[in-house]
Amino acid sequence: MELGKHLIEEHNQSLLNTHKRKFDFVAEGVSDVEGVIKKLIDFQIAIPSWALGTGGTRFGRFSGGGEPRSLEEKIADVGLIHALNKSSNSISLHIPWDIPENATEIKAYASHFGLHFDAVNSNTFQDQPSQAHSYKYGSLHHVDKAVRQQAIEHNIEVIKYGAELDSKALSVWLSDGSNFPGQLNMRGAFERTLDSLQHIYEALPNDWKVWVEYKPYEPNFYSTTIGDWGQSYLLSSKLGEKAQTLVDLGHHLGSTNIEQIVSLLLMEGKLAGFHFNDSKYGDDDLTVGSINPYQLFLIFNELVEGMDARGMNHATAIGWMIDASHNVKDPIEDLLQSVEAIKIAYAQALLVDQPALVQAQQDNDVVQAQEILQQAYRTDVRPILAEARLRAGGAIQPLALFRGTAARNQLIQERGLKAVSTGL
Ligand code: LRH
Ligand code: MN
Ligand code: MN
Repeated sequence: MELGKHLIEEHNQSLLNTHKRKFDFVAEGVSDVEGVIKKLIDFQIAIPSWALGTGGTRFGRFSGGGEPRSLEEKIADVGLIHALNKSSNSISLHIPWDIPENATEIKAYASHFGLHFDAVNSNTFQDQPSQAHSYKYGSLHHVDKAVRQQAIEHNIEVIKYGAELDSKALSVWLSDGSNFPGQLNMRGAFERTLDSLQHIYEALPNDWKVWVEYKPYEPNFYSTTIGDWGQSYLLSSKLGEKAQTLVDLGHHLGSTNIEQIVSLLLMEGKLAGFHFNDSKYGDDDLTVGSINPYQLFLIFNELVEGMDARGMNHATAIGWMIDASHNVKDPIEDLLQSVEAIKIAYAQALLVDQPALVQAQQDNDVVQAQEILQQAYRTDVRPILAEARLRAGGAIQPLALFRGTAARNQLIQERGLKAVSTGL
């Protein structure tokens, strides 16, 4: 379904006076509000094709109704999100969950919604019916060369699909690891992984990157071959300039200082970008900002400071993507909440008085340093986000408009109550 422009205009008209009052109030306290608005308009977050359907757990899956049944319907859902928030102008495909059979047609269909294609993701963590060898004991790290070769070829095929879609990055996440001590020679597994990645690296077009994702556990529960940022960094350093480390926020053990990791990867030019989500215990799929929004702000504070120090364009220098899927929420509503949370954290980081913070650090004035950060964090920047959306042609309140138009009911009518999306 598509959202008529007039619906957005009517919605904005009805909220305009209240919005202006709130915006003027917060804008008064911000030194360069126009600069912040411009950066917010430019800042886009990619939506993963696997987030549009209800995920589930290994214990069960409860379909939400009206889920997209094809890649085209997933693109239409991202188009709807983008029409509402003007902040999600790209989609990231997981192959073979979503295969773009006819790239020219798919690209044209996506561009009708103002969308393009972000990183393509390979999948060697599941067996496909057509494949000769099983990934039960791993893929790129496998002890059997034939299995490694099959996984290498799959990644090269994914690059080809991506090239046809004008993607510029391959995201590699491996579930390779071991479940029990003694199962694996860890050094051997790492060396084989590096060797396999080198073959994939050789197949990368010149203007492409390969993003190496890490995760401490799950599905393996003793060791994961690319288990943390050190192991990913080691691989991406050995591979070369086109390889970088991808940070999925949910892929850290509890209370890890992610902002410090991000700061150092950025310093080394090795930060590929993000898979945004949130996590309370071991989950890596919760709505961004739903558990620890302060941590998200601190990450953005490092990013803004670090990118400005290196003259990087916030919007384009690294990859910004959500990686989540949900059991109980409407996926479109959840994605609207996630994008909003990311942009809130970004806007708050833009408000940090950096020169004053540098001075406080220089003076070892710890109290003042905390005051400066929390002054920004405690600012309600939502009216600034709404103003940016308004200027970009989106809705002042995307979630309220999505609900107000009963869009999900329309999707259920079009696609059925029991439509089941491909993917996780
Ligand atoms: C693994 C992961 C990785 C996969 C996605 C589906 O947990 O974060 O990025 O590709 O989930
Ligand atoms: Mn991820
Ligand atoms: Mn994950």
